[in-house]
Amino acid sequence: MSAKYKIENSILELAADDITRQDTEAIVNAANKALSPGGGVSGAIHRAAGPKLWEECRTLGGCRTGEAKLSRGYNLKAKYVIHTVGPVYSGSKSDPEDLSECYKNSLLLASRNKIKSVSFPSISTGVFGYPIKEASIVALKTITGFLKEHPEIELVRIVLFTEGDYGIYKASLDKILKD
Ligand code: AR6
Repeated sequence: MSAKYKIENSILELAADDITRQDTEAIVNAANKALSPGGGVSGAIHRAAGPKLWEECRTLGGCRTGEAKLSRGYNLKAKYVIHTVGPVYSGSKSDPEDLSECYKNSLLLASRNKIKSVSFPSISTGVFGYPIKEASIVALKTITGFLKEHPEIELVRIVLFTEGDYGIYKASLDKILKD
């Protein structure tokens, strides 16, 4: 299940799939501040990349909420992993600001490293408890806004783990592009 949209000269794609299998140059990890393997999407990425990923992550000095750090992808198809730490949902004004920073700083890091294609998971909507409909609007507004200013990023794919989550992102994107 997937859908493709043109945003200026770039492609924004939604897919119901497993992020560890993506062939984009980079995949984004919804990490913790220590950049340790953890569970959820992060555990899956570390398992698929192999132990060298955690060896490199240990040298990166951790990651603050909203920040992004780059590593190699090791056994993944993707050459790079961009690690970012989403907000733990609290219902405060800083949640959407911090979540937006995750997407923006991940894409800026990609751009600075000449990475042209990036896959994202739905950051913060698992263990960190961010309601997925609200999170999808923040994610999609940030990504579409970024692509309008940054044609050097050719493809962004948002990879949703369930068809239900895919449907929520698709409805949000159709609404954002209509408004
Ligand atoms: N591919 C795509 N999406 C996935 C996959 C996968 N293989 N596995 C899970 N998801 P979460 P967070 C979805 O909890 O909320 C970790 O322990 C999942 O369904 O991975 O940012 C870290 O170490 C959900 O929609 O990330 C941190 O401590 C989304 O990915 C903490 O969890 C994000 O869920 C980060 O929590």
